[in-house]
Amino acid sequence: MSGTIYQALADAVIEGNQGKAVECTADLLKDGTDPKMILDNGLLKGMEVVGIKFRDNLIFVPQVLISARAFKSSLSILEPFLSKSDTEGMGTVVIGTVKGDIHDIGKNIVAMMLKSSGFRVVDLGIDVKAEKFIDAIKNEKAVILGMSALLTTTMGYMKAVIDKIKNENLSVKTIVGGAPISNSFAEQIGADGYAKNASDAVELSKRIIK
Ligand code: B1M
Repeated sequence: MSGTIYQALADAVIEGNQGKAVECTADLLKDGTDPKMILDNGLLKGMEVVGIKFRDNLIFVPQVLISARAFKSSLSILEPFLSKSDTEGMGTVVIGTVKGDIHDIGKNIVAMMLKSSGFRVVDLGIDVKAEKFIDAIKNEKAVILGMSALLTTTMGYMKAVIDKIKNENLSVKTIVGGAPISNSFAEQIGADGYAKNASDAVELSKRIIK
């Protein structure tokens, strides 16, 4: 039964049907479905198809935005269930999408998962310049800086931020992620780690602060 609703939720994201996406998410939650399963089997499955259609020029920016809106509305219903930890005892993570880049769906999921794992998260949003990252690391006494980039044209900016952190001798650990990022890229720019997805980001964060 939930398999059919997962598909309906994925379809709602693909079609950009915000009302339907919210309704399916609420129904699944009411049935006691694990919110992580709703995210993985419904919302992310739908967004994966949107990505493929966008890549293949079958849909364009306006349709992707409508899908993103449906995705985000559902995610906001899931958020209280995904981020139910209030311990915040793991330290502070400053996170943001780098300068020139406005993609934030993946970054928001990573932020949410980190919160649910006991980190305090300061989310600087999108299009974040190096100076803003540096100020937040200092002011919030961050133990980890997380940077997200979805464009091949913006991923290079991560190095500029890491170089600045090193120049200022800040002791924060840096983790990077996003569709075009890889382990070797992370090594190349001097990041402390790369995470493929939100669960990996949590594992990595726990590991590097030990
Ligand atoms: Co954009 N876009 N987009 N887009 N968009 C991509 C990234 C693209 C691959 C699509 C394509 O052509 N196939 C392509 C980039 C190509 C490239 O660089 N080589 C692209 C392009 C070209 C563009 C524009 C330039 C299009 C244009 O205007 N002509 C433009 C750029 C705007 C800008 O940023 N300056 C643009 C705009 C947009 C929208 C605004 C329409 C919308 C964004 C809405 C929003 O985010 N609020 C959008 C979307 C939605 C996408 C796709 C379709 C989906 C991205 C997404 O949300 N995925 C994307 C195609 C794709 O990625 N397949 C695409 C779902 C999300 C859960 O996954 O973000 O990968 P993801 O996050 C994952 C992991 O990567 C990881 O964990 C997350 C959860 O599992 N992760 C981290 C992410 N950040 C992490 C940080 C970490 C650790 C892990 O540590 C800190």
